[in-house]
Amino acid sequence: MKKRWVSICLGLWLLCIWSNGLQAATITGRVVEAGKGSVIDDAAIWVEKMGEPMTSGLPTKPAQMKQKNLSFSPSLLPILVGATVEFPNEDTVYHHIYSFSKPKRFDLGLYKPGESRSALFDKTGVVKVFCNIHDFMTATILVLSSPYFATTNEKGNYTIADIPAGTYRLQLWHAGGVQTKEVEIPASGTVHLDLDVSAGK
Ligand SMILES: [Cu+2]
Repeated sequence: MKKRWVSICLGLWLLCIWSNGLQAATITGRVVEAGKGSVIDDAAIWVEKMGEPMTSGLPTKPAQMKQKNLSFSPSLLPILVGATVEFPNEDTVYHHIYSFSKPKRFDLGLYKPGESRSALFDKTGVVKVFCNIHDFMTATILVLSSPYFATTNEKGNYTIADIPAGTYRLQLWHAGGVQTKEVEIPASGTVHLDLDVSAGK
């Protein structure tokens, strides 16, 4: 009899863990240019809770922004505040990465091919990244107070998975412009949400 109770309790406990793990959903969609329908492949999308910074969920590995073929890759990088970004030089020439942006001023100095340097981003905001040697090299790091973010791919599609159920503010960032929408994330399944950005943005 005792054994049976133990297995019932264990069963309930496992059911609990299992159903808790399911209280999350995915949001996915496509971003196009309003009126034209052309694909936006360089937008960032994230969801956040109003007045409630979600600062847990830092990745175990630092994010990366490479220098390759005299450009930054990716050129748009969303990260969670507190994250470190590595800047490996995968070119055959020297680079000198820096930023004058308010949330993070930094200067990694001049460094050679094959070398990498890094910076920690501890304030939210937009950080414009440049190279002191190559004026045409520019990139953007979005330092967010949420770990639930994505960038659009070459088809304009984005997917953010494992978002805990609740009401969120969805933000769409493109070329410096921001759009906001309220979204409801259910306990399971997938929310489809297509978005558009105005021309010239
Ligand atoms: Cu450079």
